[in-house]
Amino acid sequence: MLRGRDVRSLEAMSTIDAQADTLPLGGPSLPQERRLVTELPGPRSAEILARKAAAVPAGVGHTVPVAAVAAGGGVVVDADGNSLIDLGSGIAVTTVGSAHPKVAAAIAAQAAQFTHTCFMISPYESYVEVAEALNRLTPGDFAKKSALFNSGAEAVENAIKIARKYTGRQAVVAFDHGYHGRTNLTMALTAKAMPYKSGFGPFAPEVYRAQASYPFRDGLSGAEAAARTILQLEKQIGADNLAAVIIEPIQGEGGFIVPADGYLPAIVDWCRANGVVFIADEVQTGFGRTGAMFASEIFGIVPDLITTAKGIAGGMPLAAVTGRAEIMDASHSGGLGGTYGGNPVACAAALAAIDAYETEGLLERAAEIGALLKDRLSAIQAGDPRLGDIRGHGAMIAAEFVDPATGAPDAALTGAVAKAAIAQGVIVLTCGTFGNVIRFLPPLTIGDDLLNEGLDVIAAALAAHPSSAGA
Ligand code: PLZ
Repeated sequence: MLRGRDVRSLEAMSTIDAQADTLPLGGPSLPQERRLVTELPGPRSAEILARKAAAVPAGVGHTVPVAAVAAGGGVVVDADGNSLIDLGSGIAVTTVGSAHPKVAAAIAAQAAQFTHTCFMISPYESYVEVAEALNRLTPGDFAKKSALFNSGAEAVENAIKIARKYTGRQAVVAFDHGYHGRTNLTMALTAKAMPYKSGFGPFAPEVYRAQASYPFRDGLSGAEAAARTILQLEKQIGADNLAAVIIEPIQGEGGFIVPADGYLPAIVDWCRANGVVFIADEVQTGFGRTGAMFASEIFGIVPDLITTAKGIAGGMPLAAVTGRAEIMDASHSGGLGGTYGGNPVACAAALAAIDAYETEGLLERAAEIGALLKDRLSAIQAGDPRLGDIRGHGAMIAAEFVDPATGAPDAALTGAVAKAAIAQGVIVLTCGTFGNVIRFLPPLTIGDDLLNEGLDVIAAALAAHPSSAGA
């Protein structure tokens, strides 16, 4: 006999089934168009967002006021049937596109076989295959090993654990404008207080901050910026105390900051000469995002350890630490792991996504997207000096907005343009220590038409917005 609770859950299931019949399927077959049938949010999204406000804490914010029901190619479709141009990929995650057919099929097949055994209890082949793929694809012509985790922050935490164990040292250096996550150690590594750290301390000890390279703002060459960093490392921490230096090859949340030429190689050389583990946090830059498989390749560096997540598994939660076998093997048996790390469904998704990166011309597509974005933004900049800097690689491009008279960051303008674009059905994200950067992170499956239309909307929003300088 069914109890009340079971009856309710059956009813809930049939509602889901009924809804599933009417909801669009995601993936590349979704109509690739911007289509607004309501103001945003429409009534159905508004209802879901009201329930969100009641059921989910305010600390968990959202940027786009819609409830998503499908996504693919270059669009996100909401519960009211609005179709939005996706220039964010859920923060650089759906790089192969949302609901990529190979990824969706691999997930379904694996889910029907087994969903979990715990790799630390009964290992399985797909985890090993993902590790082999990472060892093969990451820069460095030496023996490598990989361990899998659930999130970028967890990968970063583990990279630090491994570096400390290997070196027997404790200090870790992260950088101004750096972002590494929201767990306790990664909050300590992250530079920006609001919204990531404020009120959430105390933070993990033995984390130090140095200045990196931000050519648009510091005007230093790579060699000059590296000399400044190295002086800080030697004088404020001391190489003998330093286990690891962790840096994003292109700083993501901090403003898509591309370091000056020669900066990263000089830091890697110094680390190598001083027995310090150099960790490249490629959580945001990895997996084709920049037009290279890993951004480290663009700068000609070979990190000791690389952290990855986001684009690795087509939207499934998976992360990794990959690096020199002798460093990765420093931990005692049982020292690394976690219940879900390298979950088989996530691994199946990763293998499908990696296949897509390698066989579907996506890296080349990232480079084309970058060229298109830079061309269009340069044309806008020619007529509007508030667009102070355009930078980035591949499908990771930034537009930094300033007061043209002083170069001061213009966060108000940036926020207003992003908000106006979103209201018109273009998902754009901002970033930057000063909140004055619009970042472009489209899925690599987006077409030129949608990219151009998205930029038209942003250009119009910018033109319509009076200068906030001096306001
Ligand atoms: N390292 C370089 O970019 C995540 C943060 C979104 P998780 N960036 C998006 C937000 O506001 O929470 C990120 C990153 C770099 C680490 C992380 C952390 O990855 O998967 O969010 O834990």
